[in-house]
Amino acid sequence: MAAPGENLKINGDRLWDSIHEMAEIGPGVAGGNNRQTVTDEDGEGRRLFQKWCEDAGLTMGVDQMGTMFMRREGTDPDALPVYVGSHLDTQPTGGRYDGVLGVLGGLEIIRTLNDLGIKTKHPIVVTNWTNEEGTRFAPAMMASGVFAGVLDQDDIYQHEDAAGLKFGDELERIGWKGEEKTGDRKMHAFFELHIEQGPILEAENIDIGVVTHGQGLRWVECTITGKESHTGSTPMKMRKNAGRGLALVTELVHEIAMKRQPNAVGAIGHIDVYPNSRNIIPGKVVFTVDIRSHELDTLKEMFAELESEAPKLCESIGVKFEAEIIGQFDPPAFDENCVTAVRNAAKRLGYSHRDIISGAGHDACWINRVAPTSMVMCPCVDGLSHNEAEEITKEWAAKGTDVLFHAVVETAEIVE
Ligand code: HGY
Ligand code: MN
Ligand code: MN
Repeated sequence: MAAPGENLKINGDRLWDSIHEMAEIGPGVAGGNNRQTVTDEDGEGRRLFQKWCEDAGLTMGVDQMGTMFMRREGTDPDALPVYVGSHLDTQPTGGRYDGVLGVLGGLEIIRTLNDLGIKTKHPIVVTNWTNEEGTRFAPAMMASGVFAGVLDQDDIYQHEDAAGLKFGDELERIGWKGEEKTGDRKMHAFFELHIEQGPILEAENIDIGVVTHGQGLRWVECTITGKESHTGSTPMKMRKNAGRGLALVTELVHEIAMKRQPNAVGAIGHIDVYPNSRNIIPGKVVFTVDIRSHELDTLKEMFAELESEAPKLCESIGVKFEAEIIGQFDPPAFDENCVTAVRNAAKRLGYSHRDIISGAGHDACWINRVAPTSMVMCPCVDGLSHNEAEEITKEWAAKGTDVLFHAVVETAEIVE
């Protein structure tokens, strides 16, 4: 296949402006974003993205999970499209670039192809996957998981947020529940550009991460049950303090990961304490353990240790431990040809690059099960993400999108 010439590059200023215009929707309190899935802000961001895509001549499809598919025609209407995208939903205290760079990077490819009057044999479809973050409604990578056939859509529609609102109802309320059956689309390939969300690329002064694998993940929702009672008048030896159970399990999760360095991570990010009153001993604590490794055996060992040790710790202080897996995927290995297309693009463009394993989960991890898939990463400042202070440079964004452009356009086959 004819590869794009090394001088073919996207318009980095236009990309940067679009990223920061999108960031004005669902602003955070500290310069980042709070544009959580299927909120009104998410709806507003979707409409802006739709407008930009339609201005670029794209036609929109929306599936029953609300995922947006923005299509540029190829010269061969029967050729399977090359998909490129990520997500526009953010964490409650998210950054401007997590997900957004991958969606607007895909749009910038279209805008550049239009500027240059380049046609491709395969259609190209820019994609905004619904609810990648999984923060308001678990699990993460929700819509891509349904698309890949690993999550059941009817079940997912019933998942509730902290206020008891159902995902399916909220998707309908913001007007983005499409007709298209989720997962019916067939892909020639899928590419995702994403910030690294870790420190490696910046520390090694490297511009491009060629993502060969991802970490696997287990999200374990744990419930520790003790007994509510007065924090002042209940004798210490009579207490059944669910909060102490949380402290013991928090430390256990940390130790489980630390024993398996450098290939394991573990933490507890979501915690609900009941009744959460200053002078009542917590009777119940519900929290989510997030454990990850790129080695499947390590990940299975970590889960097994949590499952065996946590109940013992809780029993020793008179409280009960229960657990349920609410999100999981095994470590993905991305498609050799797609990974090579990314690596060759970085070489052709003369950008420093290295193979890398993705620490975070991405929609690409699920789509990798139904189509040849790979990812491009760019550095982020101090490796910081899922924090409003998340930052990248315009140059990193442009170089990552140049590589994405070359990989996508080469795979979609330029028509001379
Ligand atoms: O949890 C993750 O890795 C992703 O950011 N949703
Ligand atoms: Mn993301
Ligand atoms: Mn994220």
